[in-house]
Amino acid sequence: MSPFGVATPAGQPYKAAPSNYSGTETVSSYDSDVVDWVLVSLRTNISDANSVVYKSAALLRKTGTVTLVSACPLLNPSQSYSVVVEHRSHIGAASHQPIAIVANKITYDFTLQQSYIPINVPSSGQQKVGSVYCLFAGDCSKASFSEINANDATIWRTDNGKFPRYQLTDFNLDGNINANDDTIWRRNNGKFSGITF
Ligand SMILES: [Ca+2]
Ligand SMILES: [Ca+2]
Repeated sequence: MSPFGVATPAGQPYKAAPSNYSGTETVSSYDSDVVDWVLVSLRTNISDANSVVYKSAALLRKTGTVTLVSACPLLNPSQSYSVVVEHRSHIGAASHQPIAIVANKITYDFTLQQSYIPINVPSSGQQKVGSVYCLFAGDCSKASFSEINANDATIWRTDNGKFPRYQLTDFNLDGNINANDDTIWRRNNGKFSGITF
């Protein structure tokens, strides 16, 4: 780390509002392919954020694979669950349909198809890059309604020029806050989700 660097806080980064997730997930040292933390949850009703039966901060790897660091939940094996993934500076997404438990596992790949978009809220869903569906980057100012807008750019302007550090406004996650992040914000400005996170 350069003398300008600021140490990354220990543990999962979703303790503050609006996530208010108090989980104690932490790792003593990160594997070299770990990119960031995401927040993974399961819901019985995708339209109701209060129907969450499980939530955990998990490690996102370069391949896109998510690794849990906490215990797996005990779930009703006959029920299907909407899989939700959230990220501190991207618009979250939910599985396109509830997912059944097969052999004691819920398996879902967000990259393969467009995620859940409420019928009555024709929102942005995920961004398709080539054949891969991704989360939209640029939503560092989280509101009850997830949207990439001027509020996100305002925070980016405050942080522009900072390096290397773990900051919400580092939209491309390279450790530096600069014009490359603003370029992403400009491309995604106006994108929003119809899901209540
Ligand atoms: Ca926002
Ligand atoms: Ca950056």
